[in-house]
Amino acid sequence: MSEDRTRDLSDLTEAQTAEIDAILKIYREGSHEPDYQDVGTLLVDPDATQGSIEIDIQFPVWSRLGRVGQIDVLADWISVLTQVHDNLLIDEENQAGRYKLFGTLGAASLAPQCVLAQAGQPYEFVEIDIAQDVERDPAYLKLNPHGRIPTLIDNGEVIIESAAICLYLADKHPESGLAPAIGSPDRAKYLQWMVYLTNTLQETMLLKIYSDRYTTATDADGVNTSASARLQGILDFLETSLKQQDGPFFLGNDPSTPDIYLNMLFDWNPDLENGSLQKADYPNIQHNYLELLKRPKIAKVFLDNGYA
Ligand SMILES: N[C@@H](CCC(=O)N[C@@H](CS)C(=O)NCC(=O)O)C(=O)O
Repeated sequence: MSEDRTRDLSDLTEAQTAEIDAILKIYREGSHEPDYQDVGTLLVDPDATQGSIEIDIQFPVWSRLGRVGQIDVLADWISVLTQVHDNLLIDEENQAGRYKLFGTLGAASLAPQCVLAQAGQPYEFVEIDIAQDVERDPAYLKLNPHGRIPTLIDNGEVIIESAAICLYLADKHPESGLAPAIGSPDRAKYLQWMVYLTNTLQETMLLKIYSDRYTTATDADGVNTSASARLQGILDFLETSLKQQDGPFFLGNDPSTPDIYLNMLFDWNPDLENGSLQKADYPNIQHNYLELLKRPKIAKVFLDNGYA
């Protein structure tokens, strides 16, 4: 959250405090459930000033502000209320520092789940139905405009992109042991593998899974076949790279987020299901997975997500 939106509330008059209390009472009594739409709305134009009050505030705060009557007063109130509202949401979202992770079992939220589990961090998992024919909740689209998963909320901060969430969480919780510290010799390779996995393996996997999105032709077979060939090349490269390590993992003997990420993605390959590709063709990737599963917290997440 940007600091310029905060304001010292200690200088509020008694009347102002009473007004805020009354607004918060509306929330607490449940006549309005604050939701992400509200947060989104308030965050869109937090620095609203006189003349730019085109803020679509969709809850009773607006009517209470309206009763105050003056546009310049409203602008000031919006900044106060933004802070109060943010604080209120932070309390609600982050009870005891709880993260909120929007995801789907078996999908790209698995890796962030593993990092949170390994770090011993409690979190709320909000399941999103990502089936093609299911319309996304507009409130979710405000958090993640592509309607994809995962999305993490940490202390009111919204973070999208699975790999970014993993990198962020692993750095924030070094106790997870899943990220070499900045400046350590392994750091470069660690970043290399995370970026390679997300922008090469994952993207090609999506090309294979959602082939029809990558062509205007009625038949996506060409895209699909070419994605298979590219996937094999990428997996061959990963297999050889793992073989060259001193241990089963990308960084040798200690697992880190790229190992989790690789195994999250590996299982998505439809060619495994249709039999044109065998897991046994990639013994080093398989060994990497089995060694990863020796970490009970990570193993539980994979199993809970339906991985064998
Ligand atoms: N680059 C994004 C991709 C996320 C992604 O494609 N998620 C898939 C599930 S694994 C999804 O939400 N699919 C539904 C859709 O694209 O409509 C990330 O890594 O977070």
